[in-house]
Amino acid sequence: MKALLIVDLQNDFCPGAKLAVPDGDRIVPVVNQLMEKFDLVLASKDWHPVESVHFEKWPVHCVENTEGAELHPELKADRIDKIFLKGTESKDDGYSAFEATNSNLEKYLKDKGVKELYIVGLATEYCVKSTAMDALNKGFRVYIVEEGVVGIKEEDVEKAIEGMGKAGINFISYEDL
Ligand code: VGL
Ligand code: ZN
Repeated sequence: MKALLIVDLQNDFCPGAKLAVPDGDRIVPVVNQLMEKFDLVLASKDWHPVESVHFEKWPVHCVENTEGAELHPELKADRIDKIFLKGTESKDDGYSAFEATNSNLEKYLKDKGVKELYIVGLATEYCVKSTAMDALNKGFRVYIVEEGVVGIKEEDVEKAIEGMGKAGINFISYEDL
């Protein structure tokens, strides 16, 4: 059993917003197409309280129940089976979707018999990486779809990709899926 996990494809990470990933919205059409290939589609949302230690490091973004925290409007959200909310506590960053507090992602995946997790979303060197490494450490086979991720800073993205590759995370092209 395989599942697709869409990490933080939210308004505040898209161009023009508070913590924009340059060109971040370019993956929306890719992700929409990719969803067709999976029976189980999940998403995470960065979902911070108004006051959080996280905002000592980052501009205020993805505050719970604000428009900035909504999924990108062109994402086919009706295809998403479940959304996992993370970064919900004032004392934690919640980079990884496995830190979700509304539901336990690891348990959810294991209960459904998921062995392979395909990851897309924003941003490559932060929440995508953190989620992918957690997935690997929890025993899933992990694939990152190359055309489905975008990062903030080129050199950090390269480093992150190298580190993930060395750890055993697979990179796959959309065309090979
Ligand atoms: C993220 C920085 C701060 C992400 C979230 O989704 O990659 N990055 N909060
Ligand atoms: Zn955040």
